[in-house]
Amino acid sequence: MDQKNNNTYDESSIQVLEGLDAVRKRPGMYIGTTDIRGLHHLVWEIVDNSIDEALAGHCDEINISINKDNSITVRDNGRGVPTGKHKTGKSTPEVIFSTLHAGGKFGGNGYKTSGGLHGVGSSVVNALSSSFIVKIYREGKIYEISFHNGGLLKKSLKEVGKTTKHGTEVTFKADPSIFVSLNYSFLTISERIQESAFLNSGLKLTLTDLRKDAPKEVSYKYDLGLQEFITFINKDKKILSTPILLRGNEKDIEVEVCLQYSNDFNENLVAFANNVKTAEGGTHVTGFRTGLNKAFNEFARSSNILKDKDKNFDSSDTKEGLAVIVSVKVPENLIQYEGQTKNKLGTPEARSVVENVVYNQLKYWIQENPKIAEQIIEKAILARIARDEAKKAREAARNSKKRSGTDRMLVGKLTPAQNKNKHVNELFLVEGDSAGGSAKLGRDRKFQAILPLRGKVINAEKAKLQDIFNNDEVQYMINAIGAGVGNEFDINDINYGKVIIMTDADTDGAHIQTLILTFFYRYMRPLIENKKVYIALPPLYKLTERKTKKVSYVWDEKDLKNKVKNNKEKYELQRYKGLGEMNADQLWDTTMDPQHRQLILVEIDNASIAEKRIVTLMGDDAKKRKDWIVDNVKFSLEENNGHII
Ligand code: 0R9
Repeated sequence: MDQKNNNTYDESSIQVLEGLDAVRKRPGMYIGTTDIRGLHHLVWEIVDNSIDEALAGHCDEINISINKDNSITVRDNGRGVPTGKHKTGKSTPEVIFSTLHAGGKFGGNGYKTSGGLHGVGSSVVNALSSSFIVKIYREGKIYEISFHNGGLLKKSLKEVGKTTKHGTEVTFKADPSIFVSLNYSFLTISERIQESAFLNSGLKLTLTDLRKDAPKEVSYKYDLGLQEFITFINKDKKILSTPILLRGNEKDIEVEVCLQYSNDFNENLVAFANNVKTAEGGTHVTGFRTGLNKAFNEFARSSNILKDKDKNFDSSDTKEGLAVIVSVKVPENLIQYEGQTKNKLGTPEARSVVENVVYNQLKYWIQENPKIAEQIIEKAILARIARDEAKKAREAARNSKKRSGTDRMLVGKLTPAQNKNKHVNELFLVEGDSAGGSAKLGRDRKFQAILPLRGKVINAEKAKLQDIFNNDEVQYMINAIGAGVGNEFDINDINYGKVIIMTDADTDGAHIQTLILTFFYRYMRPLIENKKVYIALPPLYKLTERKTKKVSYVWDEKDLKNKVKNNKEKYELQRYKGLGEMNADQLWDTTMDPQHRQLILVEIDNASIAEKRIVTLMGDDAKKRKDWIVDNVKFSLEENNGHII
């Protein structure tokens, strides 16, 4: 990359607002949490600065390494942070990296990623690090500045050598007194940088893990950007067309939309504003839907597929089988976010701009591809019929619920909770009748309900809509949860505050978990989005002290080593192979009692990647499925980073 040294940036324009001690006092305010998620936030924050430099057109490579000592190094080949003096008398890098809210007037392209922290920046990372070192390669020279103990200057900016390279390198070590753990997840970081690579075509991102003796490395670079993203999402699906790319620029808002229909039933929409995921959607998503419906409705009318008496298609019809990425770049002066977590785009202009681009370009694509457009419309018609049927099924279930006596048939072997407080009640979905029996005896009847699931729950990825709704186990779950299914699902109607999946800690159990999660992901997604779904972790071992007969439980191998250490003969060890080996009291003590149990919250951090995993797990490729389970199930149990398993 050639080094354009256009100093549009004004080195005296940085505003100095607050000290870093505020960040250390209340880290939650800046990075949300100090758990594993907050820890990864630090990485995103530094990487986002490099991505800003790529967006400005000056950087095409970013390297990240997880170092042996759990520090992180991020290196970009951009222009390098300016090294001149700031009006405070300090060097610019000192101000940039150690002053909260230091944000120069970014020359660049005016589109600044606001990352998770919405522009708070690398100074926050410095404040939360025990060591923070910056190397700058610029104008033939290497400069270095370092900080320690939460942003205190250790060595001021100094020239340390000559170079032909250009760029910025930051190495930081998160402060172990602030973070619960420094155990970075290779998978979490690699998934995130893969997404960045899809969104920034041509940008190469590499992650190297140096923690073990044999380093692990992945590299991503997609010259076709979003088209490759869509191909990745739909890899194992039967697709109806090649990816459709719609691009345009109005009112300084850049729009890039890539979509593709498959023979699937669900929608997979991922939206971004300035490279930051907008999980709650926003004006750009509304604009997309309006533009898409308008183009397809016009075609359906003009080709007489929709008759005068027929209603127009709405989004519920056109979203079945749709995979789409909506990405907008909005200039800093227009960007607005909404919602509690600020991940909903509020910029009003984005709605009409995206609508226009999508409508005009899709109309053109339809003209060029009328046969495929007809297939998409056929699909929308079927979706409408299936939706009407699901509605009928729901109403039938509701009506028969009112008729007492038939309840048993509808809800299977549900043992209800006595409490009427829905928010407190917990529904345990238990693998097998025998564990179901123990759970029923062991539970706290006031607030815990038990639904044993016999046999395998139907694979919601492969089965037809009709088969899914006719499956007994699925019906029992729908009725017990009580909030409908599919587009009809209403989170306000759920009968439980927690739905807990309780299976054996083996591959069969993991498979059942996945089947249930696939069903929830496909047909009750708000249940996951609203953090209602959990996985119960039964212990792996029971330890009985030989002398005292005192019993204790152990959840993983590491714990076991710590406990037993040099006292092997002191304990009798029993490995639990299944829930069925525990009696009711043991099951309560270890897996159901809120005081002692361990639960994993199932979250969708990254809908597109979760989607991909579900496709891998539940699709037709048995080998892939087996490999995935072998590679990842353990991971999900031991290091839960808020991933869907
Ligand atoms: C390894 C992580 N990378 C960075 O943190 C990083 C910041 C940065 C940068 C510039 C170039 N590369 C960077 N990498 C930059 C920006 C501008 C001009 N020259 C270089 C500009 O925006 O005009 N900077 C980010 C902020 C600043 N530089 C500045 F405020 F100091 F200019």
